[in-house]
Amino acid sequence: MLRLYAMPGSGNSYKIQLLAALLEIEMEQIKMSALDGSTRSGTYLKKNPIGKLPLLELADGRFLPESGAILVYLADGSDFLPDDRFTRAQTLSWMFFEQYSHEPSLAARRSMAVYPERANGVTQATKQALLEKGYAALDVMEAQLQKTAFLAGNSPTIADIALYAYTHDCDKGGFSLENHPQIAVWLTRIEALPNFINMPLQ
Ligand SMILES: N[C@@H](CCC(=O)N[C@@H](CS)C(=O)NCC(=O)O)C(=O)O
Repeated sequence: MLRLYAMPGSGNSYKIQLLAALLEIEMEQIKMSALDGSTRSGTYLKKNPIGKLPLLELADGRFLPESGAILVYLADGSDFLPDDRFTRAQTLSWMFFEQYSHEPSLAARRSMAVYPERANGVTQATKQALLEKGYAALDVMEAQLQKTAFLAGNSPTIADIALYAYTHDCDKGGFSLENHPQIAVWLTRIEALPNFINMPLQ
């Protein structure tokens, strides 16, 4: 049986929990926190030297860190990871975009709101810069979603799952989707997928 080390309320962990629900993949879940030092313990670092969550443990004891890589592993052979060479590469392109151009600003602002201690020492200028970078990422998504129903075409892929995680509650980080109507519609499309689950908070 697969085992997922995950943090309740974390978008990065939610990506995996959501895809597993959609694909009806069973996995044992080990609840951990990135806030209590346990991800920096020697025991955990032996499993994942990066010291972050989520982490997937395969049945044979091998470990796979990084939410995007875990999504690829779990989606292999399903429609969420398209066979077509270009569409598959486009899917990965959106996932790299999520990690470099989206998550660092949207998740950072959300994290400062949800865990206020994370905002300690962060200047107003930094918060404003994160807001601007976040809106720039949302603009890119909005432009694509004016053309296609999902990010890599007209069917859902793991790119949508990866980007849903920190877009669906971006209001927590001070972002409004008022000027991004296609993103708002896209969120409802994902929420309508069979077996969709909300983010586990406990
Ligand atoms: N690129 C990683 C980021 C994972 C990540 O930042 N996880 C957070 C929880 S949402 C974490 O474990 N933070 C602990 C730390 O940075 O010390 C992924 O996508 O899996």
